[in-house]
Amino acid sequence: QAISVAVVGATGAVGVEIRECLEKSGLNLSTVRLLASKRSAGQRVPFAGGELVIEELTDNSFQGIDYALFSAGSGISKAFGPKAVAAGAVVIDNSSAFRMDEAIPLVVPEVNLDVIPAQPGIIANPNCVAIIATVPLAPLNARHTIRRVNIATYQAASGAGAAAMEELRLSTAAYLAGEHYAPKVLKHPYAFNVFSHNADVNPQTGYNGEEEKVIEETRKIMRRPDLHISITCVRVPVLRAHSMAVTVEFDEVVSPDEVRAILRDAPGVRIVDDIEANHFPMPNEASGQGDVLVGRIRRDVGDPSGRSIALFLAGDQLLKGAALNAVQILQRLVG
Ligand code: A2P
Ligand code: 11C
Repeated sequence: QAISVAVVGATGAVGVEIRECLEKSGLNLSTVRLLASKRSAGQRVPFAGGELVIEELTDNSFQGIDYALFSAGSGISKAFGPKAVAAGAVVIDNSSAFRMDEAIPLVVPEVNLDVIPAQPGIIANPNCVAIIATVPLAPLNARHTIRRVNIATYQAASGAGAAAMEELRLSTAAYLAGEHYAPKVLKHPYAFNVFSHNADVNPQTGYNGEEEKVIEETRKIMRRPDLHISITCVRVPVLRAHSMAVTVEFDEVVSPDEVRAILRDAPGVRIVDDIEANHFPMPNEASGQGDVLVGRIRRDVGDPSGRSIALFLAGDQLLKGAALNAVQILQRLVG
């Protein structure tokens, strides 16, 4: 059936990808309403062979809309998400505003589609690291209970928005030209540098906001409130795909071959694990495609019990980590 869709934050890094995912989705779209701030209103953008005009987001933006995909930050989601629902739309929200609300489903379609109720209101799209990690972790946990996960991330500029991607380009060009570049979006020099994720650190725990989100959301998505997770989130000078080193401790001894076999059949996973060619997941190969790349599958020799496996992952933060996951939820809702 034909559906009407609104995209809130349609000019942002994720919003642009949502537009493209909608074009490629095969969904029958009667209306696509592209919403952003007043600054962008009137801009014309190509869509499905034609052109659409960006509109300013207002209280009346959701009249006649069946599904509203939000990606304009938590403040906008909190202010306008409930209004969209009141106007009759189902909201798929890419912000962190509602994710940990018990009444709100937090969905990775390959993992927990069944948590969406028959008459959904707001559905939350998880944090990009949580999505990319749970696509391979959930099928492993379904076969052998995971006791503990340790993650170190290598997060791209895209996670901090279009302005951070531009800052990476500009500061790299300035660095190569021998010019000074004063950081404007992120706190630290970005070109040829690596720094702890920009979210504030909780002085009580020593973990930053990004790390806390990944821990809580991974537990919720996997329905494992007891799962032990440790994580260090780091920003690297990559434009758009997140990578991560993951160590998984199971309840029992599991071989790397079995892990490889489980992941070979897992939806949304592509194994990239060519030892001879030294070819493993890389953000440039993850960029622009929907699967999570998984490789470096090996026994963690740091755990003499044999219960731990080490992996390296890369996934497109803007696609599976955000826009594509949201559009996949929409496709499943429409059936
Ligand atoms: P705009 O481009 O008009 O500022 P990113 O995550 O890449 O920084 O993008 C943020 C998205 O959220 C953009 O589409 C931006 O629109 C949108 N946005 C920011 N503030 C508002 C607002 N007050 N009302 C509607 N959209 C907003
Ligand atoms: C980053 N993952 O790379 C973050 C951005 O929870 O939606 C997205 C934050 C979120 O900085």
